Amino acid sequence: MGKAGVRLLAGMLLAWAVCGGVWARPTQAATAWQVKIGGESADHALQAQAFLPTSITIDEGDTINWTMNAAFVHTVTFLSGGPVPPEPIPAGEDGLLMLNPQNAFPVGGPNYDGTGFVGSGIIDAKGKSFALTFTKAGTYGYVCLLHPGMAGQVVVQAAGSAYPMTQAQVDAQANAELYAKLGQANQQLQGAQLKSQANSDGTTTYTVNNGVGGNQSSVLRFLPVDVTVKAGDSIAFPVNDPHEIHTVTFYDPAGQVPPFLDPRPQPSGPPKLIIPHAMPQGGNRVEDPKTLYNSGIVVPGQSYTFTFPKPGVYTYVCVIHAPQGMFGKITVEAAGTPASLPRTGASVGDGSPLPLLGGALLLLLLGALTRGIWRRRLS
Ligand SMILES: [Cu+2]
Repeated sequence: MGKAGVRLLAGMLLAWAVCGGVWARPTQAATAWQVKIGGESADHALQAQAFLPTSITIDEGDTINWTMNAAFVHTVTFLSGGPVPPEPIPAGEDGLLMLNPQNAFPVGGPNYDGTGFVGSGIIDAKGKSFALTFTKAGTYGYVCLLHPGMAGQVVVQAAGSAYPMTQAQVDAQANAELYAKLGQANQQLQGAQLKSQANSDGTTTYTVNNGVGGNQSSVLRFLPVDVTVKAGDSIAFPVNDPHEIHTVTFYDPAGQVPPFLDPRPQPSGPPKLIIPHAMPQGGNRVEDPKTLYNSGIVVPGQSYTFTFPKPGVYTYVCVIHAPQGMFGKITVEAAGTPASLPRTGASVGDGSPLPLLGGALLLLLLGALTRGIWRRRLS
């Protein structure tokens, strides 16, 4: 190669370097971020109704993976300023209601530019996830369509901007928010009391909490879970939680728990997710432990009252939250028998340590007694 050739090659290399420097500006690889959807106590009673962390800052071109952190149901839905779709909606058969398919099934994605309705549909198992890639800088709010008040935010910076947090810092913040919300749910659980009011006819109307919650936490339990009343008494079941709907559904415990959803396949498209127990059934007088009496869906701030004319043991469930263990029991004693103290919320939940504690105390007591007897015999 002559001198001219060397100069030409050097020039080409220089041009390559310069152009490369301009065109292939130093991009950082797109980052995939992790955000948790909700979180819960081991017995599923306490739920964080939140995206964790609530707000995250990323860059254009980055992706967020939302992963379910509870054995529960949520959606990740960007409304882009549009209205919240109605829920539930008429099914068009037999006057039944069904879940709105726009909410229940995925719409749009996998990219989001700040416009349109983009939703995960219902994410219904722990560990399941949903991902979106953000293609335009801006600040975007999103919601869970099943839990009013459950909302999050994504701040998308221009590509190449420095991140305010690492994923490890994002995780730490998510955990701090989760523990705060579950701690708050535990306080809501402890504070939920049975109330009673004497009626002029000698009967009593009790109030059992049909779930409690607020400020992005929920307790999916009847509180108290186990109540004893007299024949003729009534119980009101108000939903004291802005994030949840519940039912009070008495059923034969020897049979199946009444289902929340009855999916009906269609000639095309997704099945209709019929809600067979959305409306009241069986009336307000609970008198046969083998018959269905159902409040239908009770919404936040509303209440449903049952009267118990006959002695017996009546088992009931919230059909929506049976998978999370939302069951209750009413024992009705004959009128005129001596009053039993209604049990309080202390025995709530599958994982209550109280029976275990009681058993341990009994063993200790028995041990002490037997030791005393043997000591006396030996002396
Ligand atoms: Cu419920």
